[in-house]
Order: sequence, then C-alpha cells, then structure tokens
Amino acid sequence: MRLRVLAALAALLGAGTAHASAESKLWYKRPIPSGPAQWDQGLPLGNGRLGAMVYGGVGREKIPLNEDSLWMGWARDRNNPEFLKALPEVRRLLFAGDPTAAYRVAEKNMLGVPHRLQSYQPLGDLRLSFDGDGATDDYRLELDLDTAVATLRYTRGGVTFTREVFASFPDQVIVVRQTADKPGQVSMGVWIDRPQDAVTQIPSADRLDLIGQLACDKGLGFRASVKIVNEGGTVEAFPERVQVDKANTVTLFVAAATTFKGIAARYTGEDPRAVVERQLAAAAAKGFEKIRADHVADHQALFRRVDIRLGPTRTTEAETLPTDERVDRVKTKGERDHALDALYFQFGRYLLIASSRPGDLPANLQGVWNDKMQAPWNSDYHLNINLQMNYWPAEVTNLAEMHEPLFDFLESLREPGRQTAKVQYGARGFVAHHITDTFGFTAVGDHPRAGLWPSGAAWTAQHLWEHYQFGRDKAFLAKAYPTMKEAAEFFLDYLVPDAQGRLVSGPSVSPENRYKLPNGNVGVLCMGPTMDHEIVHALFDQCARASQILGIDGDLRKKLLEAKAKVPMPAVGKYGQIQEWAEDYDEPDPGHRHISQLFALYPSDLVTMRGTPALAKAARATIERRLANGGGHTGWSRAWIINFWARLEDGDKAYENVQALLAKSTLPNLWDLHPPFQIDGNFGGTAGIAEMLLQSHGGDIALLPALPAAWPEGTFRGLRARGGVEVDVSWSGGKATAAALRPSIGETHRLRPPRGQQIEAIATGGKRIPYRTDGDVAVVALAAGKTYEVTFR
Ligand code: FUC
Repeated sequence: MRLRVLAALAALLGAGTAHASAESKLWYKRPIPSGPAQWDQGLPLGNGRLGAMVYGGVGREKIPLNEDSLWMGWARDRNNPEFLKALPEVRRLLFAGDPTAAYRVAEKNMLGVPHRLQSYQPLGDLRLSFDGDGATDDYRLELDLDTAVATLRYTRGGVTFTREVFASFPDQVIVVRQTADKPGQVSMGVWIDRPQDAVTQIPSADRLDLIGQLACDKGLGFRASVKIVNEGGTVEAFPERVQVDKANTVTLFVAAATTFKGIAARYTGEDPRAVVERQLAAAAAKGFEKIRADHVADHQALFRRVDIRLGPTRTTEAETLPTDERVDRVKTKGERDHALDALYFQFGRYLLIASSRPGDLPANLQGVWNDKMQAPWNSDYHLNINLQMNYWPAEVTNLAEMHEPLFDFLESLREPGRQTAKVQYGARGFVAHHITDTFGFTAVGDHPRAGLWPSGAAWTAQHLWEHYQFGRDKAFLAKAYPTMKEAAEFFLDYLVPDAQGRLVSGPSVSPENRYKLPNGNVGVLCMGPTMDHEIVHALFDQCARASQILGIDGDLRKKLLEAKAKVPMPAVGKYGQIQEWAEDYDEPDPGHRHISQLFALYPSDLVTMRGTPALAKAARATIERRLANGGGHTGWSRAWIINFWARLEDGDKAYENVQALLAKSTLPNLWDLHPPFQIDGNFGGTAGIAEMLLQSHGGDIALLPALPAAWPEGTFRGLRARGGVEVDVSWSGGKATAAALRPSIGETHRLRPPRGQQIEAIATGGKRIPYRTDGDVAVVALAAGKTYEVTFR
C-alpha cells in the first residue's frame, strides 16, 4: 500500500509545482479588438477594488479602469410609507386567489421610493499610443492566472517589445510597463479620460490626474492618477497627453480612490487626492521590480492553494492553440478540451481573487469590471441568486478570505434592512429584497414581479453559516450569529398562517417566475413560494444549531424550531417535480431560467440523495422538465444546473452542462454571458466543477461524487471540505487511486469513496489508523495538522 500511496502522492506533488499553460494561461495570437462592442472580450485584471482590462493593441492600447465603490447615487430613506397599510389587503387578495388585483395594490403601494437603483460606473480609460502600428512578428498576448500578470510580446523591426500589466493588492495600484530588448526604443503617449463628470489635468510631465464628481455635489467625488516613470529618453507634457520619447522602459503606476465611506475597511471617505498621492509616492519609491514580486507572491499564496488536472492527459494541441480558438472548437465542433475545463475552473478562482479581497466591496454582477455609465442591471447586487452565486466557489476552492467582502456587505444592510422591516412590515429583524446597491437599498426595487421578494438577506445570511461549516471558527460564528438571528427574526414576525394553519411567506414571488391559475389567469405574486420556505427552513435550522454551539438563546431556538415545523417543506407535483408554489400550478414558461424550488438541493442541503431520496428524484424531474423546455439559457442558470447534477451525483449530466456553458455562454476571454457579460456564471461554473469532484454537505465528505466518464483521469489538490479539511484526490480509469486529507482541526468525519469503490486503508505517517465502516463510508477521527493518506479498492 505504501508504495502505491507514495506513487500517487508524487503525482499530486507534481501537480503542485508545475503550472502547465493549458490549465493556467489565456493567450491570443492577435490583439483583441477594443471598440465599445468588444469591451467584454479583454483580459480582466483586478486587485479586489481596482479593475483594468487589457486588449494588447500594438499601436494603441486602451485600458478601461474601474474602482468598485464608484456608484451613482447616495444614501437615503427609500421605504414606502404606504406599504404596511396595503399589506393585509395584498395578502387577503392572494389568499382569495386574485393575484391580478393583488399585483395592482402592490405596484401602487409597495415599491421603494424611488424604486430604481442607479448604476455602478466606470472610472475612466487609460489610453496609450505607441510609435508604429505596422506588422509584427511573434505576437503573443497572455493572461497568466498563476501570476495575475497580463503580458504582451511582439517583435517589430528587429526589436522585441514587452508590455506587462497587473493590479497589485499589496500596493493598491495598477501597473503598466512597456519595455524593449534594445535601448531607446520605447516612445509612447499617455492619456486618461472619462466621457462625463470628470476632467483631466496634467500637473507635470510625469503625472496625469483624472478628477471627477458625480451628480453635482450629491454623488461621489473620485480621482485616478497616473505616475509616469521613464528609464532613459525624455518626457514632455501636451494639453491632451504626456509623450515619452526614446526611453528604455516606461512604467505607469495608476492609483484611484473615491469619497465613498462605509461597508468595508478600505472605504474611509478620505480625500481621494490624499489617498492617491500617498499610494503613488509609495509605489514610485518601492519600484517596479519589488511591486511586481510582492504582487506575484501575494497572488500565488491564494491561487496556488488548488491545482487541478482533468484528463485524458491533455494534448499538446491545447498548449499550442490560443484560447479563443479552443473556445471556438468547443462551440462549433463540440470538441472536448478537458484542459479548457480545468482552465475555466481556475479562471473562476482567479476572478474571485481579482474582484473580492478582504476590506473591499463584494463582486457585483460584473465583478469589478464595467464600461457603461448605465450598466446592464446597473451592474448591481442581485440577491435572488446572482450575488450568492458569486460566492459559491469561495469555500470549496480554498479562497475563504475572499468570502469576507460579502459578510461586510451583509452587515451594512442590517441597519437599513431593520428600518425596512419595521416601516414596511411592522416586523423585527432585518430584510432585503431582490436588488441592492452600496447605499443600503433594502426596499422593493424594479417591479413587484421581481422585487417583492423578502428573502434576500435570509439567503445571504446562510453564507455566514457555510463559512463556519468549512472553517469551524467559533469566534467567527459568535460574531456572525446576531446577523443570522436578525434575518430569522424578521421571518418569525412576517410569516402568516394560511387556511390550513401552516406558516407561509407572502406576498412574495418565486423569483421572477409566473404561474397559471386553473382559470387561465397568470399570477406572479403569491403566498407560499417553495423557495422562501426552503430558505426559512435552512436559516431557522442554522440559527438553532448556531445558538446551541454558542450555548445561548435557548428560548429563541425553541421558537425557531416550533415555527419551522409549521413551514411547508417542498411537495412533489403532478409531473413528479418539486412544486414551485404552494399549489401545483402550471407555468407559462416551464423552461424558466430560475429554478428556485431547487434551492433545497443546491446551495442548501434539505434535499439529498440519501437523506430524502424521493425529493432527490423529484429534483431530477424538475431539472429535466426545465431543460426539456429550453432552460439553462443564461450562463448563471446553466451553472446552477451543473451544481444540481453534481448534487444528484450524475457526473455525465453535470459534464454535459459544463460543455454547454463553454459552448453557449462563454466569451473568447472565458467570461460568462447572460448575455450580456455577467460574472455569476463563471463563479457558478467553477463551483459546479468543484462539486463534481468533492462534496461535503449532509455530513459526508464524498470523493469524486459526480465524476463524468469524460474525465477518466485527473488529479486535484487543495479543495476544501466542511470541517476544515483540505483534500487531494488522483484518479485514473475513472477510479480514485489515492487521496490525501489535511484537517486543520480535529473532528470525526464520514468519508465516502467514489461509487463502486471501497476505502482500503487510511494512514498517517506511514501507519494505518483504525476507523469504523457504515456501508461504504469510513467513519474516522482525524487530528489537526496531520496528513492522512487514503487508498481504495
Ligand atoms: C436576475 C435574473 C436575470 C439577470 C439579473 C441580473 O434577476 O433573473 O436573468 O441575471 O438577475
């Protein structure tokens, strides 16, 4: 056994050191067009707060910039004072079966005032121009996910030029460097601008300032400054640019800040000018080499926690073909490129690191990247799936710290959400609906058909519990518990008894979907959508468990459990599906993109294969029915479906949807398409691939629970299971060959081998350890800090 383990671990170690380009690099043979229509095809860079895009233009490069707090709007009370008065009437009409009349009352009286959000906005464009736009040799543009550096290299007239761009988290600057392999070859113009609400000033030849103010004085002030450092050559300022001539190397440091204050540590409301001056002075003093080295080390400390290979062993072809051609082969030829599957997985991890760092705002609908003053859906925070999906990969792909911005953000919704609960519902606790922004919007947004849905905070609060589940950090749970509890308290007050004495949610919606009444009328608002009840079940249960762990709030725990017993669990409908509403309605759109009634299957675990087999079967029927009617047409919907199939342990179906995500909803830069570009599908897709390889809900750590026939061999290192365990597995011929477990805390685990296999032995330090079996499952006590080797037969 020892030999086999050693061989398998050697393979794993190999996976840990080599970062093969097919799985960790996006690259292109020609510049990416950078017109407004192709903005979403550039290579994204980010440090959690700042974002930049690179296109690799030879004569011109436009680098669109973002700062994630730059939203149009300001904080104000948006609760509707008429809401509470209308609430009984809306409920009465819905219970009486008249959703049309209920809708009218709701539309008049329940929307926020005002009910529309304003947009997250771009910061500006850094524009570079270079001498000569002619033909080049050996053009290569790449984004290395392992270093988080975009590199352009080309040769012209016998000179090889190199451009590097990255966004540094430690130094809070975006860095651009243009250099050449011969002296005096770099001549370039530099300019920064924004189409509105900002002016550009050039205070000196080495410096440009973009100074802006939104909404006259009501909105945010902001600033983006560029410091130019030339080695050799000359610099000269013109009204519209700084021109560098005949330098050896030119380095640009870009710093930016806004007057936004609140939510997370980095937004102090300090004068943006003072912030950027400080950051630029520090960057210039530190110098390019050290900034780059620190950036790469900082990034790799996160990125390198996980390695993945999905095989059959990749062909060298995958290494020789540029990324756009690889994506195109999947789209047009149905090609299976497993190194691309792995690259897509790692790209999701890269994007999370780039758009969500501790101390920053959470990743919005587009991460931190947006080029439009009026972005699609305002590039906001949607709480009826999208924001949560952004964080699905955080724990399992070993980026738990990247989850923190979501927690800070939820915390910031507590006070405004408390006001909304009180003023609109006469309830305790706090509530948020389907959309929100950085100014604490918790009222009903857009239209009742999407916005009158009170479960946004209750869902998001479950991420706190998940973080605890993965890390078992009791101090974190103690801090998080009051938020979970307040989200639950709202529902204790808000749920109402129906005619059968059950406690139901409403007025609400099953996110964005509609139902058909027996008389043919179409309803949107309803009493008792299944998803709300699933959210309540899970939240109440989590609060009860948390209060028990913390040894507090016994009375509340009792109340939560009593109430939970009266909230309906999902029912099975006439198609064998999980019913989406309290009644078994038909739907005008049976292929709807939201599959909210399966919240219980994923991300929650109320429905599991072994715990609730009948409901798991109904979940399967639900997905099949959605897919048979054109479901999965948005990237995020497809990504959710991957996770569902993974939880149903159907690896081939999960893979089919990975393939469909790549073929139908992926741009040449691997960004997800709603369409348009929306980042949730990237994160959901990454989470789904992880879920195929490792699961840890419902009490078991399951190894390769949904391995598709398409990936008969492979390895992963460093995925994370609940209970603080890092897991490595390698497999071949569709069977696990070895696994390693590295617990960070001591706990007894139930370890489930892949289907059809059994655990042969568990050893640490070369010595077998005892365990108990329960069917195929090994029940084993693991100690913190050790590595356990698992073999299979
Ligand atoms: C949800 C979805 C839409 C879109 C939007 C941003 O409301 O229904 O498809 O993704 O969020």
